[in-house]
Amino acid sequence: MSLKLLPKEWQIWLHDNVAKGCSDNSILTLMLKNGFKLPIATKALEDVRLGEVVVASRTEQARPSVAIERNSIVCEDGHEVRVLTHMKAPYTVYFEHVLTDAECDEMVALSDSQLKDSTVVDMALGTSVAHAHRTSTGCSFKRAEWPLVDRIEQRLASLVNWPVAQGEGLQILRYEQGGEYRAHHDYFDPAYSGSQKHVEQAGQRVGTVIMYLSDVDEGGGTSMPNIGFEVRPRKGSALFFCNVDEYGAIDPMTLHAGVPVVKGVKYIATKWLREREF
Ligand SMILES: O=C(O)CCC(=O)C(=O)O
Repeated sequence: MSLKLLPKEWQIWLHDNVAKGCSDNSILTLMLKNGFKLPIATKALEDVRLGEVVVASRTEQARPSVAIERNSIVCEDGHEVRVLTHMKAPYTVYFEHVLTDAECDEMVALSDSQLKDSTVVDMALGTSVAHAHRTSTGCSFKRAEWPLVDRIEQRLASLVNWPVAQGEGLQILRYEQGGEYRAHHDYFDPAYSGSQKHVEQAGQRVGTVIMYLSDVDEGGGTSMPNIGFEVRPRKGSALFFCNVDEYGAIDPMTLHAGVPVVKGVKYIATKWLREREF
């Protein structure tokens, strides 16, 4: 089943090259040069040679989406959110007033006593490890752990048209001066063996919503360096992007970073949206 873990372009490329009669050696050499790990590449090639047909052609896949033709969206709970900026690719929307000031303050209060040093996912093992690239403290809430968390999750589900059941629990991060989260992708990269167990569990992380729970005096934006874009944290606003393109392939343009905080304290709540029930 490794073939399904590859971005769609690579699935097509693999099929085409096997059909053309290319040798295993030439196919694997090129895949390794492009960052795929040998076990994943070998298994995917084996899948194709065994006749697993995953892609006959590129077909559009369901992914979270926003009614961006409107300048403001009234969510199912009656809360009105304003659309400030959007981009088609990577599919990105910046919203204002996703949360009220009181909701932001309550989220901060709920998390403050539980914050611990943040970790990242080890690409090879798929486990959580501490890393110098992520200097923040954080905690997570189970889905609907608190009435407020439940309300926010329902609101986000109607805002980005994606079922609550396909969302991970909210993760809260707190960055002090100098705190940052260096450039990374939120999707599980099939090139790394540690991704497989996450993808098997609930599918790809198809979308990300980063909600800003505090204003920050200086720095602390979220940047997308591959497209030269940065949003500044504003209490109650949120940045949403799809980690996959319209065909379901991972989108490297979603590389993003939490820019170092220069002055002030930055709090965010992040919601990751999965392909299947989480
Ligand atoms: O702190 C930020 O602005 C970015 C956070 C982030 O990248 C994440 O939670 O995945």
